[in-house]
Amino acid sequence: MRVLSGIQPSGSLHLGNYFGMMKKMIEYQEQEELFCFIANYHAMTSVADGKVLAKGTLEAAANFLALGMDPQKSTFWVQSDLPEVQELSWFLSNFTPMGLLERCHSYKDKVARGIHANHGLFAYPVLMSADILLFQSEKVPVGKDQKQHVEVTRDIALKVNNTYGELFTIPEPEVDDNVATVPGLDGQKMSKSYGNTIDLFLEEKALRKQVMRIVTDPTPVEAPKDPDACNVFQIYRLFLDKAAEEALRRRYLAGGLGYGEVKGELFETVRDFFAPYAERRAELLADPEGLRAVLATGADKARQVALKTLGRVRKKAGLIY
Ligand code: AQP
Repeated sequence: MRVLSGIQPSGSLHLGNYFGMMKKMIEYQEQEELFCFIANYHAMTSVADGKVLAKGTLEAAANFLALGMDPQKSTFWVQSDLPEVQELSWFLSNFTPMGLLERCHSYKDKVARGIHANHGLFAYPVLMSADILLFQSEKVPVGKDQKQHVEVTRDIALKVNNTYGELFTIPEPEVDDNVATVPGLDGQKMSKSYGNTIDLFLEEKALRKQVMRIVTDPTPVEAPKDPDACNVFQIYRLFLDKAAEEALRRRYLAGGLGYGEVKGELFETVRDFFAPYAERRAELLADPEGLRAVLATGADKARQVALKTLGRVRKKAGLIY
């Protein structure tokens, strides 16, 4: 099965990105044909500083590789190293009704929060469709927030196929209910643009500060607490197996567990979980040329697949004359 997903280098990667997408992708590469990319074109909808974007791109790549993405087993590249995706995006634009994009929650939420709406933000799902369809992807693992965009992709692909015959594989979104929406410090979806994240690979002091900022209610230490209504528990459980989650649940219900204590445990858990990968990440970042070479090889590998789709599209669309 061909599986594809991407991640934006628009700031530090966080636990929502890791549990919502990265972890699953790293696991998938063992059994499936995996395509994974750093979505730096998409990140341009929120980053307008070239230096920041370039640095974020290398960091996101290093994070993914350090956490276990294996460029031998998978195809791993940076979106802009394959600008052909923009050509497909333009083709798809001509099959994308305005209403389809106007209904997208992600766009509407961002506008409602006062983010300046431009065409890039509006057309984001078309570029995402191009990413998916260029590789004839069958499965797209995403967090719940991105599910609608994969549905948009399906609509666009069906329209193209109805017009030109079977050009595209129709992809399926895959949302893991267990981690569909990782909550942030304030209980809303963990999101860079909400400033409520716990970031990957923070140094200890900064990590502790983020964990201590998790919003809790004023229930006193001795009183029993509801784990399902607690942001600390909802984040902590991502690191626990079933038995450990149940044990923590019982401690909540028994009373006598203070939020400060459980936050302290969560801090240590996050720190210890990512610590083994930090050294590899530092090595990768210390050798940017080596990192660029890995990404260039990935882009070449991706291009071989992409050009097959694009060749057929160009022919059907009449661009080969
Ligand atoms: N809180 C989350 N819970 C579960 N999955 C999440 N993802 C992001 N946040 C959560 C998933 O991570 C993948 C890559 O995300 P992205 O970088 O492409 O963009 P995003 O979803 O827009 O992440 P942010 O932090 O919320 O960015 P902004 O604030 O810029 O919108 C995706 O599969 C996503 O579902």
